[in-house]
Order: sequence, then structure tokens, then C-alpha cells
Amino acid sequence: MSILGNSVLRVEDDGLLTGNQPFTADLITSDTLHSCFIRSPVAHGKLVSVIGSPGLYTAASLELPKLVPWPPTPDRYARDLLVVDKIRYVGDPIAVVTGRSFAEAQDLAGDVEVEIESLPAVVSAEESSEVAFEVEPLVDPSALEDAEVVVEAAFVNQKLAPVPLETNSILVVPDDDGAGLCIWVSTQFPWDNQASVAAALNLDPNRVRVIAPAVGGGFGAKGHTYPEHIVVAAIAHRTGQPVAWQETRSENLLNMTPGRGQIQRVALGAKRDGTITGIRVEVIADAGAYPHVGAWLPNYTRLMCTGTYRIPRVDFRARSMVTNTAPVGAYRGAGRPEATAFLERSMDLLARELQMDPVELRRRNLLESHSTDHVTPSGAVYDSGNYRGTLDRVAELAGYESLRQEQSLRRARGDQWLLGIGVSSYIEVTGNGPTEEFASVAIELDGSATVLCGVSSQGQGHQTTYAQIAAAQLGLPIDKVRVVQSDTGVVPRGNGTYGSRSLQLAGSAVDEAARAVVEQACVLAAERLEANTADMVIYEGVGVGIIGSPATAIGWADLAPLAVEFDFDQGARTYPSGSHISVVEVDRETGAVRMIRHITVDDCGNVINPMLAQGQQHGGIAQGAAQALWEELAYAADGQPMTSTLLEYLAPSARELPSYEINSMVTPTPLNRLGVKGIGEATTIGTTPAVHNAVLDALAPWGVEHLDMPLSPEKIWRAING
Ligand code: MCN
Repeated sequence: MSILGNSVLRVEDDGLLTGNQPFTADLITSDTLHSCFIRSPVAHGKLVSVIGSPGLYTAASLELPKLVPWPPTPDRYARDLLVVDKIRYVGDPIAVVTGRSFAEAQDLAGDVEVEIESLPAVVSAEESSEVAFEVEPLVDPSALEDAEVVVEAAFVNQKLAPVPLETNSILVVPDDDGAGLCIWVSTQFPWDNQASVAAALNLDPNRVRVIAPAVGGGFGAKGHTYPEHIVVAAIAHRTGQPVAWQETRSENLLNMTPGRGQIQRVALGAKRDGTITGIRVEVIADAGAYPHVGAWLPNYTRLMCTGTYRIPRVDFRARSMVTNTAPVGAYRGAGRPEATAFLERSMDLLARELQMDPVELRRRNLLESHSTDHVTPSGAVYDSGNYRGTLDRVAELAGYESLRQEQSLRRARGDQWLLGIGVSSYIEVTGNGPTEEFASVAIELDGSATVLCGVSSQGQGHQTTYAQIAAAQLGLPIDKVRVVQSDTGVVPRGNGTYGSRSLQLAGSAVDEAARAVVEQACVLAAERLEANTADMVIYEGVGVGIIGSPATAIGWADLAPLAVEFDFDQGARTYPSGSHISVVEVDRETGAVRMIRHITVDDCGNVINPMLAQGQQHGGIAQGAAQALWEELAYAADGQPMTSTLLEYLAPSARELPSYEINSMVTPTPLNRLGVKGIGEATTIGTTPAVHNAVLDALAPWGVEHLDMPLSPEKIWRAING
């Protein structure tokens, strides 16, 4: 029996549970300088002067080049690492001080005098006049021409804070000769930090070693280099002393790149029988200050704008606007949840308009299942999917019909707790970024295997999964396979972890490298045994020998050393999909919402480790529900953040969430031999609209058509009470 598809326990947990696997902050030594950034208290202004204490560094004293953002408009929005003249958001780093402890650095920072001339701030993307990026539109002015019914709505997909348990964290230790740095950083993409630091400080990239030790979550926001990372590296390089930056929670809520932030105007057209005829979408995205990846993400919203449905005509436009708020980046789903959210809300509005059951309306419009490419009007090439299959299954598992009966009963009785049932059908794109990833597999002299790979875990369980994949090919017990990642000094190259790319790309690279090692071993063993290579087989837990003759097996230690490097290029992306049903109760007296059930059928192709995939499904549901019900990164009209502590930013705890009913369906991808697609973001995407739809479904008796997220008790109470 193969080890693939089994819930092997996480090999990384021993170190995490015993504290032997350090996080960045655990590596700080007593000779480390601690840094504290002085941040702008206003959203927009002109920096007049900075007068400070010993250990103060400013843009002028550090003389650093600008940070050139990745798309979409690199030159125009190249950013000063510390403010030179213009301040652009509350939290914009102006200067930094170092001290022998963080407390000392904080005290010194308190003595720094900053003079700023305030300017009026632009906080809403709709009010901004500066376009950072415009998505290439899909133009069909008559997209709604064939419609007999058109539903129109404006949706706000609010900004979210990523809230990883571990905030930003970096420790930079200079080499003795002054020509290199060793950097421990809480990141999803060590090679990006390496390239950015080396370029800014004019160092040989080979002399900048970046290691991501244990990382306490990233959720997309640790996929790029922050200005603070480079500033801290510059001070370490200059002083010859180790320097650390440990972001506080409030600093994190001010400054870590938030996600989402779209205003969407949607018109969905259909025939009276429910057949969709076309859609028109206009998106205004908030790129925040210093536009970078977040400004580009509406491209993914466009790519996914027809979802799982047959929508023959599409008119889609999106532009990203500059505002005086923290720079927007990627957050779990990154551009795709926004598409699913407007589609699934629009489907429910259409169902209500046509007085049709929302599940039935979806059934009528879902794409046929397919196992070869399906090209959508937005140019997405869906690799495989069974959309109707997941919807029918989730309706059956939820007991959809009896839920509807119970709902009617409660309504008829005038119960205090109303029942709401929400459905969503989603598809998303995974394997984002470069479609290429590196891995190598080596057989060591003791017969064990070492796997190197270019992706970098933040809690997903890569060490376990890739060990399973190598173990399956080599016939080795999993404890004889060691997985090494997240260290630019050991792993030759890599493209990092984001866009749910790691398993399909790095996992496939491991699989291919291990297969090549087996081939080498077979050739070697055949030579020694004077047999045909074609007659060689792996003997589980032993080595390689002649088929039908276990006694001939040569152990891996005797075949060592062997090593293969493999750069796997998938050439295309995979599209996981699924259907969710959420069941909520809404208190008609207070507007409070209780999530009572959440049922999923998710399809990410073959699953390598069901326990790890379920962990992803769980975390994804929590974050998806959080957007629907609780979380919003809010700013006042003058650009002051209103949610800079976890008292105001309502990240949920286990108490608010039900026990999930998680299920899977398997439609393998033809794009890799493992048949796997990503699962890291999928359930976040499916959950938000299911919960959102459930609450509005509960409010149907009051004729409430739409409320924007997060669905706070106050918002609901006001809607119920007119
Ligand atoms: N898996 C599997 N079979 C599949 C798909 C996945 O067994 N068919 C398992 C994999 O083995 C892996 C995990 O599920 O352990 C996730 O794999 P994958 O979908 O390839 O996603 P990545 O490893 O690339 O992780 C990135 C993804 C993203 S983009 C965000 S955002 C997110 C997420 O992962 N951030 C996370 N999950 C997170 N989980 C934790 N704990 N912390 C984060 O910051």
C-alpha cells in the first residue's frame, strides 16, 4: 500500500511542541541591537524634520536606494525605504532607532521629534483620482442584451488584516568579514528577501544567506520583502552588529499588507428560466499607498469572473486606485475570493428575483464536468472539474430539503432564532507565480534520503508531505527521509510558497527527482547483479533488487551516494473547485449570528495527506467565515486606522465557529503525475459567500436584499428594524 493518500502524522510537530524548533525571535542573542520604527501618525503629509537621539537612522543617514515593487508599475511606484519627504499612510516608516533591548529602543524612539505638515488624506478608493493600475478589460457593451431579467448590485469586499500568530520578525547577523549577512526572517519566500537585500546593499547575493526558521503563519502577507527588512539589514551591515526587528501586534495591524479591498458593481442577466446570458462587472480596487502586488490582483478577479458557470457574455473592467492607507497585498485567495463573492451573491439575488431555489438556479448554470481543458470567456483554462458533482453531494450531505423545511417551520412559528441556509459554488486557480519549482533528492551514505525544495512552509506541513512523496518512490520509511527547505545557503533556488503552488510544483519536482534516483539505482544495481535494468524493482524498506528475488536486493546505503536535481515546470495552473453550504441562526431581537453548521465538498484532485489537507480546509473556513461575519480593517475619514488592536479587529476564536463537516471529491488534474491541485486557499474562497448568503437568506422575510460584510449584529438589527 502506498504511503500517499494517508494521514501521516506531521514530522515537524515534535520540534514545535517541545520548543526545539526555533522561530526568528528565539534566535536573538544578547549582543543583538533591537530596532523600533518611528511611524507616521498622519495619513498624508510632508515630512519637515526628524530630530533624534543616538542610534537614530533616517533615509538621509542610511542613503538606501528605493524598493522597486513587483508589478504592476515598478518604476512609477518605487518606494523610499524610509520617508524622504512625502508621508502616505498612518504607519509609514519615517525613521528607526536601535537599542540594547526592545524597551530601550522604544524609549529612544519616544525621544525622537518628528515635524510633519499634514495634508488632506484620500481614504476611499472611490474618491481617489490616482489610478495605479488598470486591468485589461473584457469588453462587451451588449453583455446584457439577451437578458430577460437583470439583477444589479454594488458590493463592498472589505479590507482584511492577515493576522498571522507570529508578526513580522527578522534577525540580521553580519559576517565577520563585513561582506555578507545571515538573515533569519519570518517569510514565505526567502529568495525574495535575498535578492532585495543584496540589491539594496549592493552585496553579492551569494553572501546574503536567508533562512526562514519556523514561521507562524503568513497567509500571503509574508510573500514579499518589507522596507523594514532592508533597513534592518542595512544597519547590521553598517554597524557590524546583529540587529533584530520584532513587530508588535499594533504595528502589525497598521503596517502588514492587508488584502481584498474592492468595490464591485455587478449586473447579472438571465432568461426567465434561470439561464444566465451575461454579466457586467466594474471593480474599483484599493491599492493603498505605494501600489504593488495588491494593485495587480484584480487580474485574478477578472480571470475567475465567470466561476463555475456558463456565462456566454462578459464585460469586465477593473482599476486599482492609490489611497492613503497601508499598501494592499495578497491575502489568502488574493483576487479570487473577490470574484466568487460577487458571483455567488449575484446568483442569490437572481434566485430571489426569479423566485427559484438557489441550489436549483446554480444547477441550471453549472459547467459540465470535464477532464480536459475548458477555456472560459476570461481566458482561464480550467484543467478538470466536477462542479455539479460537488454541489449535488453537498446538498445531500447537508440534508438541504429538510433544512428548508425546518426554515419554513421556524418562520411560521415566529421563532426568535431564524434559520439561514447559504450555498456557494467556487472554482479558483492554484500554482500561481512561476509554474516552475526546484527539488532534489539525494541518497546519503547511511541509506537515508535528503530532499531539498524551493518552497517554504509557514505551517502547511511541507516536511511531512514531501517526505511522503519521496518515501513512496524510494520505498523508504518516512523517518529515513529528511526534507530541507527555507535556506538559501543550502537549497540552490526556489520560488517560495504562495498561490497554493507548493504541492503541485515542489511536490511534483520531488516526485520526479525521486523517480530519477530510482532509475539511477536500478541501473547501478543491475550492473552489480549482472541483470537487466528492466528486471529491477524496489524492495520496500530494503533497496533495489531483481524482480521476484528479494534476496538479491542491494541496500540504499550500498547504492549511495546518488543525487538528482529536478526543475519541474507544470507550464499551466490547476483549478480546484467545490461547493459549500453554511447554516446560520440569526437572532431577530439582537441581530446576532450563530454559525451552526458548515458543510463542504472540496475537490483538489488527489490528496497526498488527508489530515494536512483537512487542516487547510479548517483554517480556510475560519478565515472565510471571519470575512463574512467579523473582520474588517477600517479607517476613519482622515485615514486613522480604527482597528489597530485585536479588541477592534475581530479575528474569531474557536468559540465562534462550529465543528465543520468537511468532505472531498477527487477529480485529478492531468497537469502533474501526482494528479494534485492546491488546497491552501480554496475553502476560504468557498466559505465567505456561503456564510454571507446564509445570513441574507435568514433575513429574506424582511425583504432585505443585500448587506455588506462583515455582517455585524448592529447592521442586521438595523436592517430588520427598517
Ligand atoms: N495537500 C495535500 N493534497 C493536495 C493539496 C494539498 O495533501 N491535493 C496538503 C499539502 O501537502 C500541504 C498543504 O495541503 O501540506 C497545502 O498545500 P498547497 O495547497 O500546495 O498550498 P501551499 O503549501 O503552497 O501553501 C500556501 C497556501 C496559501 S497561498 C496560504 S495564503 C495559506 C495556506 O497555504 N497560508 C497558510 N495555508 C496556510 N496554513 C498555515 N498553517 N499558515 C499559513 O500562513
